[in-house]
Order: sequence, then structure tokens, then C-alpha cells
Amino acid sequence: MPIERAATPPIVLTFAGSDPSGGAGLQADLLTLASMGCHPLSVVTALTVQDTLGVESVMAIDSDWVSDQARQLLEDMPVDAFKLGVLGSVENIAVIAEIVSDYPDVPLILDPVLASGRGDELASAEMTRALRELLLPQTTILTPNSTEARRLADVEDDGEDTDAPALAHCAARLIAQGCEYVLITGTHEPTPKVVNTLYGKDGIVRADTWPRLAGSFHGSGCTLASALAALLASGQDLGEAVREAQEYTWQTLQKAYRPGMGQWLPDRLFWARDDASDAASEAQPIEDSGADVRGTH
Ligand code: PXL
Repeated sequence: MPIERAATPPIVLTFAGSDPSGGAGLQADLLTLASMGCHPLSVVTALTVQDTLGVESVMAIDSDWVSDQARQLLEDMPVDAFKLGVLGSVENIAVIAEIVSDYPDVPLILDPVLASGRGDELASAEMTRALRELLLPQTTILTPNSTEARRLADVEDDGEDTDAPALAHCAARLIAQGCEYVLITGTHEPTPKVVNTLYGKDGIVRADTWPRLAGSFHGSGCTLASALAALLASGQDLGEAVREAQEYTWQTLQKAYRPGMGQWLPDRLFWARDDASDAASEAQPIEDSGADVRGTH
């Protein structure tokens, strides 16, 4: 009798910076991807020194090392989705863009992390330009918060006479630059509720409204983008994946904990705790669907 072996779960390769606090970055991606039933592969793009209060410093990994880490894995295993977060340098963006271009059929989820939730810069102007030019054209879905959407769309100086260009306008520009879909999270907008909007080439595909809770989270944007990567890797339809990723994120925020003196961290393993049955019954989205995203990234 042949021995029964477990089937390999969907495989997601994340390119991310290490966050030793376990709140955001690589560690957040690994927790989320594993929690959602995927096997995570990881390529470290940068190291950071940080805690739950803020980022002290960032060191990019040499781009040859980034390339070697990824190429070796890709020679060995089939990948069902790529997820990109903090990339560390223009050189890293260039090598990653070249690598993913060899896998045009693999969904690419790009979380354009330009700053941490507390405002620590995580990408220079040159890196933002490189993201726009080299990675947007290869992106299946981009997941900026509204601040990142405006910076990345570069609408400040295109003749608009408002400080806050309409997000629909930013989304249209980002899609014109080559990405297929943009999910803009609305945590940073001065609206009573948080509205996350998915745009495609014909405009709004769906909008989900969530109650705005007080407080500040570290790693919610990474959680949302990784959950989305896990669902797309599992073959989920994009609109449905966007809904389910928000719902999962909402539950992790609902069960967030505060291990230090700073921000709250989403609990990506909420379902594995002793009180998991309470979590399942409490986690009811408000309105048609919803996540509180009290602070993306
Ligand atoms: O949350 C965005 C993020 C992603 N990756 C790393 C980070 C942060 C925010 O601080 O440090 C490494």
C-alpha cells in the first residue's frame, strides 16, 4: 500500500522586509499566509530595527542576494502567487521586476509600502518611481492606502487644484500605468466610516464599508495584502478574494493584542486560540461586508 501523503498547499512567495516585532513585514506575511492555509516562501529584501513604537533603521539586502534567494526557490518549486511589500532599494526593485517578468501568469499582489503607519519613511522618491515604472505594469492588484495611492499616482503636480485629489482619479492613473486592479484602503480619509474601494479598468468594482474604531494598528496592510495573495493563490475569483481578505483582516483586528508600549498587532491566528468560538460568533461584518482597518501598515 502506498503511504498517503498530504497534498502540497498553495505556495506564495513574499518579497519583504523583516520586522523583528512580528507586527508587520515578513513576519506578518508568514503568519497570515500560513494561517490562511498556504505554504509561504520568503525572500528577505531588507532588515529593520524596530519595535511596536516605531522604525529605528532600515538596511537593504544586497540585490544579488535578493535575486539568488528567489531564483533558487523558483528553480525548485512552483509558485501560485507573488506578494511584494518593503523592497529596500531601487536595485532590489529592478531585480525583482526582472524575476517576476519570467512568471507572467502568476498573480502579483503589490503592497506599495512607502511609510510605516507612524510615518517612518520606508521608500525613497527614487524607489517610488521605480515601483511605478517597473512593477506597476506587472501587478495584478495594488493595495495602497489613500496616502500611498496619491503619492504613487503622482497627482500632486498634474494641475489638480485640490490638496486631496479624488481617489478615483488616482486609481485611474495607476491603472493607466499598467496594474490591473487597485484596492485603495480608506483608513486615512476623514470619513466617519472606513471605505475600501476596488477599482478596475472600468472604474469601481466594489466598495466595502467598515466601522472606524479608535486606536492604531501595526501590520494591518501587510495582513490584508497577504490574505489577498493567499486567496488568489488558492484560485479564488478576484472580487470574492478582496471581500474575504477584508473580512479576515477585520477579524485579526477585532482580536488584536498590545504586547508592548506602542501599537496593537493583528492576531492572524485568532481562530487557533482557546476562545476561537467566541471570535467566530463576534466577528460579524457591519453592512454588507467590512473590516476595521484602524491604520493600514
Ligand atoms: O506595515 C508596513 C511595513 C512593511 N514591512 C516592514 C515594515 C512595515 C511598517 O513598519 O517595517 C518591514
